[in-house]
Amino acid sequence: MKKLLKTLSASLFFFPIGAYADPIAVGDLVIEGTIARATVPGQKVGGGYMTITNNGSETERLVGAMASFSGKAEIHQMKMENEVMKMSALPEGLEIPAGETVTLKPGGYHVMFMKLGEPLKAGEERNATLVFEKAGKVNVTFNVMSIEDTMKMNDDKMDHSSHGAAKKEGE
Ligand SMILES: [Cu+2]
Repeated sequence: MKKLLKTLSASLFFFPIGAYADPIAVGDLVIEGTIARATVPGQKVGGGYMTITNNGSETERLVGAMASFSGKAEIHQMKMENEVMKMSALPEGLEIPAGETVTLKPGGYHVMFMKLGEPLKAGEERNATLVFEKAGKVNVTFNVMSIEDTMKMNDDKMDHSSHGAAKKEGE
């Protein structure tokens, strides 16, 4: 785990060795850790996760996504409602405030890949396109991870929003 954190922290500057795709910088945006959760045969939906940092001075929004393996993709949120976890689409997209990092992870915001044509298998790389309000279309690669590995994103230590802190922890 420590090694993985170090790799993540360093991945902006070095070729990543771990299972994560290269960070992608587009204008003021940096998109990192794009992973998708593996699905089982017959499962029609899958989740995509990442961190998005907005280094600009204006609010950005992730408004949609497209992928050849998914008939339809939406930006979703999970939240507690009357003690029940509920999932809903974000019709206006996910806000990425200026100067902030937003994490999409299991149990929270996610890209919902629907109408899957075939299962997403751990170890695969799947190309998709994210659509931002200002930056437009951005091509990214989702590394498919096992359900267990994907859930590790919920570990606080995997919070990519504070790279400095994560690096210190790993040292
Ligand atoms: Cu969803």
